[in-house]
Amino acid sequence: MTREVIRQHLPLFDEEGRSAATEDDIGRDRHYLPDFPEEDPYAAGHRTCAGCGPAIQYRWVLKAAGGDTVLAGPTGCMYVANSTYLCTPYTVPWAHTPIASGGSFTSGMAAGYEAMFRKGRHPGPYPNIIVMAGDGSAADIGLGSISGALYRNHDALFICYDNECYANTGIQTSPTTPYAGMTTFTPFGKAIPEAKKLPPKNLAKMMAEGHPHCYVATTTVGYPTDLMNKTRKGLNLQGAAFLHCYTPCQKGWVYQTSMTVELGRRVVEAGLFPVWEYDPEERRYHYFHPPVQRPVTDYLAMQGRFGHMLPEHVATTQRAANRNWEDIGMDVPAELREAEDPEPASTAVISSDTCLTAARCCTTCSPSGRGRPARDSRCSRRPTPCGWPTGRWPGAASRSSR
Ligand SMILES: Cc1ncc(C[n+]2csc(CCOP(=O)(O)OP(=O)(O)O)c2C)c(N)n1
Ligand code: SF4
Ligand SMILES: [Mg+2]
Repeated sequence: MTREVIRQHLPLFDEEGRSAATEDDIGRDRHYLPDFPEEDPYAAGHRTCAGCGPAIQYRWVLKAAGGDTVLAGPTGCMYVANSTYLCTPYTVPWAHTPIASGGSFTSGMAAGYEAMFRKGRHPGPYPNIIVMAGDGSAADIGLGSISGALYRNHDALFICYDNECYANTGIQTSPTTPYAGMTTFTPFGKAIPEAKKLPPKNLAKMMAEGHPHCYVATTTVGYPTDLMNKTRKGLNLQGAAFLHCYTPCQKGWVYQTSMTVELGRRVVEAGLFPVWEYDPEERRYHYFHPPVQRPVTDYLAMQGRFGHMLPEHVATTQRAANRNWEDIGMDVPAELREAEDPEPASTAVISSDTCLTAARCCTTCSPSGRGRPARDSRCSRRPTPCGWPTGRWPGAASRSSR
C-alpha cells in the first residue's frame, strides 16, 4: 500500500517585524529577530576560526531548519573543522561525503526516505534534507553531482557556502574567487599585478538558468532573516532547491574578525553580490534593492586580500559592480559611474575609518594574503593609517611605489 508522505511546513520569519529594531548611523536597520529559534542544532564547541562566515551560516541554517533535519557536508573547512573522532557540534544526524559527491549522496538520502515512506518503514514526517558544500565543491569539483540532483528534482536543499576560495587546503583560488582576489595560487606580481585575472563564476545564475524548475536564491551572512527565510522556503518547497550564500573567510581574506556580518552587507551595498530569489512557478527573478549604494573601495579596503590593487584594478571592479546595478534594475549614481575611470580614481581617498583591516595585514611580506603583523621586523614597509601598505591602496597615484 502506498502511504502519503507527511511533510513539514516551516513558517517564515516576519521580514518587517523589526518593531524593536534600531537604525545604525547610515539608516540601515540593525538585526533584531524576536522569534529567533532557541534550538541550536549546530552547537558551540567546533574548531572554526574566530569570525568564520561559514560557521555563522551553518548555525543560522540549522536554527531555521530545526531538529527534524538530516545533514551532509562534503570535504572542506566545514567538514574538517567540525569533526574530530567521535565528536561533532551537530545535534542532528550528519554525514561527511567526498568533495565531489555532495549532490549524489543527498539524492540518495532523499530517495531513501521516499522509499522508506512508501514501504511503511518510516512514520514521517519527511525530514529536512540539507547539504552544505563549499564553493570548491559546489562550483567546481562537485558541480556535476549537485546539478544532477537539482535536475532530477530530489526533495532536498542544496547550499553552497561561498568563502571564495579552497580554504581548507590553504586558501587556493576557486571559481568564485573574485577578480583581483589574492590567494596562494593567485599571488600578485610583475606578470599579473591584479593577482586574479578572471571574473568569478556566476554559480547561482547558472543553477537557476540551468534548472528552471528549482527554487534558487542568493543570500549573505549580512542578512540573517533573509538567510533563514530562504532556507525555510527551500525546505518547504517539494523538490530541489539551491541556495548560494556569501560567507567571509577571516583567515583567507584577512580582515578583523568582528567584521564578518558587516562584510556580508557591504558586498551587497557595493554591488558585488546581488541578492535575489528565482521563483520557479513564475519563472522570474526578484531582486533585493539595498537602501545604500557604496563605491567598491568601501568593501575592498576592509580586506588584506585586495591590498595590492592598483587604480585600474579598482576601476575594473567598479565597472563590474555597475553592470550588476543595471542588471538588478537600479540606477548607477554619477560618482560610481565616474569611478569606472582609473584616473579620477587615483585621487579618491579611502578614509581611515573605512579601512578595517587595521594593522593586522601586511601583504608586502606575506603575498599569500595571510598577513604577518605589521610590526614584523623583516618588513621594511609600514601600513598606512588605513591599513594598506604604503603605496598599495587604491588611491595610490602611480606604480612607482610598488
Ligand atoms: C577529489 C578531491 N580533491 C581534492 C581534495 C582536497 N581538498 C580537501 S578540502 C579542499 C578544499 C575545499 O574547498 P571548498 O569546497 O571551497 O571548502 P572550504 O575548505 O573553502 O570550506 C580540498 C581541495 C579532496 N578532498 N578531494
Ligand atoms: S579558514 Fe576560513 S572557512 Fe575555514 S574555518 Fe577559518 S574562517 Fe572558516
Ligand atoms: Mg571554499
